[in-house]
Amino acid sequence: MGERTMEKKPIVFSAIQPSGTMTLGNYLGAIKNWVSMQDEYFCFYALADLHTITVRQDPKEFRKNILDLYALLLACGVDPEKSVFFIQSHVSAHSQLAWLLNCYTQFGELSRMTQFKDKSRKHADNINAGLFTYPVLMAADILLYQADKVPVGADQLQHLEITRDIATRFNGLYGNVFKIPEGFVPKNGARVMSLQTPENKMSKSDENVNGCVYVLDKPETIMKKFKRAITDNDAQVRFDPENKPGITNLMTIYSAVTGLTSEQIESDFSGRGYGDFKTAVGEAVVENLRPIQNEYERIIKDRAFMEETWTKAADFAAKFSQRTLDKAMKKIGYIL
Ligand code: ATP
Ligand code: LTN
Repeated sequence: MGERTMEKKPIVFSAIQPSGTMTLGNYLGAIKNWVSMQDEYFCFYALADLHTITVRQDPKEFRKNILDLYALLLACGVDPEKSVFFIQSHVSAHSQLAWLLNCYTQFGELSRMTQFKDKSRKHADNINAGLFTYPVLMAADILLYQADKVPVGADQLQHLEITRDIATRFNGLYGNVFKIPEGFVPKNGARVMSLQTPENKMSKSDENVNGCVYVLDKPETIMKKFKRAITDNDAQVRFDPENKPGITNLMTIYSAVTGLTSEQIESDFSGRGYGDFKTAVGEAVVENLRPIQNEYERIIKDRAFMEETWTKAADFAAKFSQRTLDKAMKKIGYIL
């Protein structure tokens, strides 16, 4: 982070959970876009490590996931000279505002969240209160920074809606405390599906590792996963999400890493088998990820640099967010 002048750029907030190893879906769907927004916007990017414990984590693995993801995002091009790239748990205002906002959020509206329903089904043995109030913590993240825009995947739009509802309700009671943020799904953000079950999105926490390409996978592993990707019997490389979800997904990935359109891909591979196409997709992904993997290897060994970077970012984020927290507390009636 250099000398920070706010320059009146619109503010962006986004976050990603260290809930596993970063996937190609996270990279193509979200992180590439984070990187490209850094000049036009004043960006706050966080590792949402408080959100992550809504699902039980092994402490050692959790710690490693946090460190790896921090290094990997830097390697992807999240630039601490341009953006405030911090770790959520380092800034206590997130937990504090989340508590306050819990009291301005209705049980009924949280019950409607589809992610809560999905995750309760998936983790039926641990439907904890944090899983239920997860969107409130997310609202706190966003509202603390008076964010104008929040880039998210389509799966998070419902959480953005509830954030806006909570903020509007709070402002209605106390006046203008929070900026009402706009969520948006980046147009160029590819939605990447599992290579094994292309009806489901590729997800870090998926147990089927063959369905999921990790950004740090070795080239041989990446090639193997693409060669095993589920397709269909029709032997035509054609974009058709409904009838050909597997091939369509591979086309989406190929298009995201090469910049080719679906039409160009269809014509380049017309009359050629799926084998050729899968190899081409795998190779393009390997080449795309190679510089990121090299950069990651360098950064993860430089713990001093990582610590200095996240400390500076947390200091800035803490100062910035405190203003919003203080304002909200005063309005409620707390004595500061
Ligand atoms: P989890 O499995 O823990 O839910 P996840 O892999 O789904 O994790 P998140 O941490 O929830 O990922 O999401 C980080 C960002 O990546 C979000 O903006 C999300 O919308 C985006 N994202 C996640 N998976 C994909 C995907 N398959 N395609 C495109 N974008 C994705
Ligand atoms: N819930 C999000 C991660 C997240 C987030 C946020 C995204 C936590 N806080 C604030 C945008 C803004 C997810 O799982 N993708």
